[in-house]
Amino acid sequence: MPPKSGKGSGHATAFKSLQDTLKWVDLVIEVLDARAPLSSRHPNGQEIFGHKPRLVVLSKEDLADSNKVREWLALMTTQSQTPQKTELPNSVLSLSLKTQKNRGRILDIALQLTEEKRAALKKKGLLPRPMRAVVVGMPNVGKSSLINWIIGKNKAKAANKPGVTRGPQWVRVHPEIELLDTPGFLPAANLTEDVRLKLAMLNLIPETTYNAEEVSRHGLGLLKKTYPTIIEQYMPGTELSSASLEDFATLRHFLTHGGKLDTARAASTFLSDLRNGRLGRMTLDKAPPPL
Ligand SMILES: Nc1nc2c(ncn2[C@@H]2O[C@H](COP(=O)(O)OP(=O)(O)OP(=O)(O)O)[C@@H](O)[C@H]2O)c(=O)[nH]1
Ligand SMILES: [Mg+2]
Repeated sequence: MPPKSGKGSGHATAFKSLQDTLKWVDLVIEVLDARAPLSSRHPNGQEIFGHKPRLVVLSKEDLADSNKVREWLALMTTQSQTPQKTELPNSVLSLSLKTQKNRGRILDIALQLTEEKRAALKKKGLLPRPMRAVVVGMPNVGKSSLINWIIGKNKAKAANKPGVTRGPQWVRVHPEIELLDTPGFLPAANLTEDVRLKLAMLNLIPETTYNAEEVSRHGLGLLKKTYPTIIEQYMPGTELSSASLEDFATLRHFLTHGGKLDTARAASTFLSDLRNGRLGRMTLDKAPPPL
């Protein structure tokens, strides 16, 4: 039987409960952040979700680099149409909760991907029941807000920090589909340093797990290489090749009471501007060329 809504604690519990949940759901909706479609994936996702029909949603498209999102969509769509690779997602789309684009399509795809199952249940003479779709993904990728956006109501608790949803929660979104909101999972042990730093930049892992200054320095270095014009505009008059967190603190006149450069304030300002799009749109993962 599907579990009732309830409280869980910690990422290990969340992940264990997700594995149990997967036994009885009909569809997986995996939410990835369009600013990091690779880094925000579960490293063992194919193995874990591969045996279920799966829709991948790239969220926060309004904050992401449209060219790179297009490349990722093309790559993932091609993969999903390769018949022998059954473990790959069956459908992929990108969206922003700021627009209505793809709002109806999600339900159409969910119905389409569960068509076989619904027909099989009918054939067995079982009473029709709504299809169960579980919404999974890392913390703060936008799972709960996606559900609210689909139904047009604030039913699932959502907020801009990782770890908001504590236990599974059912939401009926269509007469034939119910969605299960789940707490974000974080496969901390499997994360490479590069991925961990990208997730921290995008606020997808709890702030207690990283040092904001370290993450900002890494982020600044990464953006200097991948989006130099963003940094040139954000730090006008600064020499790009040597631009540092100290330069940024100087530029903004961030000083401590003792008159030293306040790099902690520079780091938190930089991260907050990066996360809410004030620096510009960006996607930190590069799509590999199609096979
Ligand atoms: N700009 C923008 N922000 C978004 C979008 N989707 C979600 N967000 C924001 O992302 C933040 C996280 O949303 P949640 O829905 O709480 O994330 P979650 O995945 O449920 O997080 P946990 O419950 O912690 O696992 C919220 O501040 C949302 O407003 C989007 O398409 N565009
Ligand atoms: Mg949530």
